[in-house]
Amino acid sequence: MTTLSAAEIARYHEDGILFPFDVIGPADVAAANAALARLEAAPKEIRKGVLSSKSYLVSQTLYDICTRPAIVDRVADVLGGNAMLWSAGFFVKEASTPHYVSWHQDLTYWGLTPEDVVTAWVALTPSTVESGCMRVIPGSHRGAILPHSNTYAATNLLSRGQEIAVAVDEAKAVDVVLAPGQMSLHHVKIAHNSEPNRAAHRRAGFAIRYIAPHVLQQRPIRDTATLVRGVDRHGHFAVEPAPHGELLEADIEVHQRHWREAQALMQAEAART
Ligand SMILES: O=C(O)CCC(=O)C(=O)O
Repeated sequence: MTTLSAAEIARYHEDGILFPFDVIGPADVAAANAALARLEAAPKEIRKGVLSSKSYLVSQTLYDICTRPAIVDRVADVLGGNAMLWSAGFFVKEASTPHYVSWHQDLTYWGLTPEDVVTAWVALTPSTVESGCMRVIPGSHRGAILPHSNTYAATNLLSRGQEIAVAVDEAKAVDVVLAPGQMSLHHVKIAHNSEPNRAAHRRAGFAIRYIAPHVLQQRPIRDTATLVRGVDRHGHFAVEPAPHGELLEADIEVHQRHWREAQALMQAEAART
C-alpha cells in the first residue's frame, strides 16, 4: 500500500496541497501521452468533451491510471478511507504559447458539498516554472469561496475564463514543479493558477478528480462516479461503466450522454450570471 503518513495527511489538511509523489513510470507516461494524442485526434464534435471531462470513460489506458493504487491509496487517505473517481481531463499548453489558467477555486463551479474532493494532477511532461506549472496559495482552502467572474478570455484554458474577482496575494504562491510521472494532490477549494508555457516543449497534465462517497451533487444534473476504494454507503452518484477499449462507440455514447447534460447546465448557469 502506498499510504500517506499521519504527518502528510495533516499537512494536506493544513496546506491544501501535497507533492511530489512518483506514481507512474516512463512506460505509463508514454501510454498516457498516446491516449491523450488519440483523444486530440478524435472527431471535432466529441473532442472537447473527452479531453476535459470524465476522459477515463472512453479509454482503458486512462481508466487504468485513474485506478492505480499509487494514486488511489493516497487519495483515499486524504478523503477519509473511501474514494470515488468523479472526473478527469487534460490541461495542455503547447511550447511557447500564451495560454494560461487564471486564479480560481474549483469548488465554485462544481456543485459538490461537502468539500471532500481532491485532484490528483499527474504530469505527463516536465511541469516547471518555465513551462507554466500549477501555482497554489497554501492554506487558501481554509477560507471562504471568493467571488469569481467569467472573463471568457481567449487564451484562458478554463471553459468560461473563470477568475477570482479579488486580489490574490501572489507573494504567497508556491510552484508545483513536477517531473513526468509525478503527481500533486490539491484540495477542491485551494486558490490555484498557471502561467503561459515559455519552454520549448509541451506541458501536459492529467487532472483526476476524486470525491468521498458522502459528497452530494447540488446542481440539477444526474451525476455519475466510479467507486475506486472502500465502500459507497450513500448512492449519491449513479454507477459508471468501465470503458471497453480506446474510443469505442458504445463508450463514447455513455460519455456524451453525461457531457451533453453537463454542457446544457453550464450554459444555463452562465446565462444567469
Ligand atoms: O494545469 C493547470 O495549469 C491548471 C490545473 C487546474 O486548474 C486544476 O487541475 O484544477
